Amino acid sequence: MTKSHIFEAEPYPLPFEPAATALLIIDMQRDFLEPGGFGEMLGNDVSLLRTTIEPCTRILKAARDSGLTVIHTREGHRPDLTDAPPSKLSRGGLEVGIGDAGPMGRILVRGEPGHDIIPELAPGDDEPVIDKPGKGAFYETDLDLILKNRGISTLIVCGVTTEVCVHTTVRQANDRGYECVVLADCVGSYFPEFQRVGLEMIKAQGGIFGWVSDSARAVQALG
Ligand code: C5J
Repeated sequence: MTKSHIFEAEPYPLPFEPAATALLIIDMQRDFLEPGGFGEMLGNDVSLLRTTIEPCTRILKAARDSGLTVIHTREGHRPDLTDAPPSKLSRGGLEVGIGDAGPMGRILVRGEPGHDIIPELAPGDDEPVIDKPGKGAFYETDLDLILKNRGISTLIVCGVTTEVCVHTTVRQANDRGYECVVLADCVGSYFPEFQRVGLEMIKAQGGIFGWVSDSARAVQALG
């Protein structure tokens, strides 16, 4: 089927159909992005992630204006932590880790302030929010079902962090047959080298996991 729109991207332009395209915003949560949150408590420079907020707000507005499906995700767990693997809870041997009291409530626990999406990107009433226990947004969630029910085949991907939850989700989506275009200025990492290499990996070998573009080209593509 011929598609009506073209996304300028690397490694080559991607034809897409807006009605079959969703904007997927990964884990733009207060604990990862806000000064005084869990990310900063671990010694990370959150300003490296905060540069994504402004371009994300622009693509979010463009997606809403174009009538695209918009889906948000949050990484986190039930308050009783029964959905958190013991390996995840113990990883890193942190003094303060998942489920413990952190600067913005219990860390990565649903319903706590730090688990919430930052106000700049607050989900609209008609925008599904996927609560995911893992790094990948398809693992033990109904994301695939929602996308299939909406007839979605292309994903515009934004969020944090590039090499962890964004990469895991894009790889899972790619294996399920979705075409992913990752917006370079709308994804962020605490580690500049991982950001650079993470994006390189997606578009290497003819787009082994998908495409890389940016917010300006995305807004233009949605036109
Ligand atoms: C995400 C993480 N969202 N870095 N989580 O990437 O642990």
